[in-house]
Amino acid sequence: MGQWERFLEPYKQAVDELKIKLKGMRAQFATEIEHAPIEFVTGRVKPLPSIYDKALEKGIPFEPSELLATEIPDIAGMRIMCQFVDDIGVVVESIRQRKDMTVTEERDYISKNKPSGYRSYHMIVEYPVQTIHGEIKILVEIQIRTLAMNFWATIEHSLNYKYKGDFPEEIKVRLQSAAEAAFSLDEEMSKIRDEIQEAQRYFSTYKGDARDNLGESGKGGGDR
Ligand code: 0O2
Ligand code: 0O2
Repeated sequence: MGQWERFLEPYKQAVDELKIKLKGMRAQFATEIEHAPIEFVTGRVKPLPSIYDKALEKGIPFEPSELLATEIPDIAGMRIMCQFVDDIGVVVESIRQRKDMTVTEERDYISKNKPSGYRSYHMIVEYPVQTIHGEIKILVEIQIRTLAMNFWATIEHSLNYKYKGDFPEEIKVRLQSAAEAAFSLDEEMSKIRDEIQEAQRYFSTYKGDARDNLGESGKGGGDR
């Protein structure tokens, strides 16, 4: 086994384990509450060429090391997609409460987006992996975002490959305005969600009242 393969193995294990755990969280939410805050979960180990690029950018040697592991905290990366902006806070809180990982850093690019227009909530967690040589703790980056934020980031990321981060001014401006449009879409969806929930509350109150009336008249009928 090569040294990189050996170095990356626990990261692969962490991603596999966390996919199961976070998808489990999604399934549990779905059985317990009306609206599950998680739509879907993905995960990946950063490919070697991307680790190389990041090491170069950070000015650190491209070799398996403690330094590389701490300077590039997203070698293992998970992504949680939510339907609504408000769901993000629910997911973040659930992750903070977990006993099988420790949050070491949080970055809120939702209240304050990046200059590119990027929006997402990032958490770095320390996650213990059991290996044949004992337990090791590795860093995992969890990105939590809405479907609209994910749509924008996916498109922008693929354009990045073409322009290598050096977007022509016109594309940059268009991407920023597309990011705002995606955020407006999220806001509109949140408003619709509020209306749906209000309608649901109204409906259950109405149903409750109707049942009470029916019960009372039924009782009244019996008394007569
Ligand atoms: P499910 O429960 O069928 O949705 P692996 O093949 O093991 O490396 P995985 O998880 O299959 O990993 O692939 P990846 O790329 O990490 O995650 C893809 C998962 O995200 C798949 O779910 C897709 O169905 C789901 N996915 C991707 N895009 C969308 C989307 O736009 N909407 C929804 N709802 N799901 C999406 P799984 O893993 O097959 O599980
Ligand atoms: P990949 O290909 O997704 O792995 P810093 O250097 O500390 O200022 P850094 O290391 O960029 O910041 O961390 P940050 O800002 O928390 O972002 C890490 C990841 O967030 C990136 O990983 C991307 O996945 C995503 N991201 C951040 N900014 C943008 C953006 O403007 N557009 C898109 N599409 N994604 C973004 P990598 O390693 O850059 O890329």
